[in-house]
Amino acid sequence: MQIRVINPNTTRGMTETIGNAAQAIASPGTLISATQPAHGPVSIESHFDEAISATGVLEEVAAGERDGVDAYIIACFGDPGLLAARELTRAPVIGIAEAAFHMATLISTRFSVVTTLGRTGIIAEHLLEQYGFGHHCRRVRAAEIPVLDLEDDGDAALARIIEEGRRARDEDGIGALVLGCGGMADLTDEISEAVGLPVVEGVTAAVKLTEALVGLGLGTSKHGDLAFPRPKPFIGRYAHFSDQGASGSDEAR
Ligand code: 2AL
Repeated sequence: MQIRVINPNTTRGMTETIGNAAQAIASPGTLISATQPAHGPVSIESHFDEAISATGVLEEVAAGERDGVDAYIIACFGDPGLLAARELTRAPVIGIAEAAFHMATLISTRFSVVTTLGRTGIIAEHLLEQYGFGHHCRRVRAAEIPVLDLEDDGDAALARIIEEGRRARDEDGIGALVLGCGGMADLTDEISEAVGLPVVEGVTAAVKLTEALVGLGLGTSKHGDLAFPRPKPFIGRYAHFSDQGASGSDEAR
């Protein structure tokens, strides 16, 4: 089974961190291939960054279809391009925020999120509502670290996340902590040990969920709105998306 883990930002070091964490948790026989868009922001911290990076995610899914990939993970906590990506494939596509939220509700009744910046925390709050997890989440906390600090100033970033995690443990009345950035994929054990709570991290959670879906023979439904997009010409820089839907007719399964 090949799982393509797409880091939606364009920082190669973060793609490697994410890919290594995914491979380390994967079952024997699961191959992780980690990629990133050729174009786009080095980190995703705003609606603007998300909108640009979503196009890159879709290009990576289109490439994955040519490579015969079995499942996709979108490894940014805003889940950029998630539903559009699902339209392009019959394979499962899982975002790390939704993966982490689902997993957290299976082991606790209440969780808090520790993410990078306050403004990305607001994006996570939107997703919690959109996905129906608002009731389960006590608080979205920000360590107030820019995403790339996880790469460039890792020790200080880790210390800030642990500090905020301990506050969540003491103040929020929670059973579990969710880590809110793909760049935190390798920090789960250290944070769990330091905070003393179960810690759910989205990349690793998504690997296990995609393995489960593929093992169950379940892929993205082609009934309804996740059917392949209707083939049509795309103009200019998106000409390569022309007739994208032809790759897998509308025939549903
Ligand atoms: C993210 C993430 O996971 N990767 C990135 O570049 N921005 N979102 C976040 N909330 O930190």
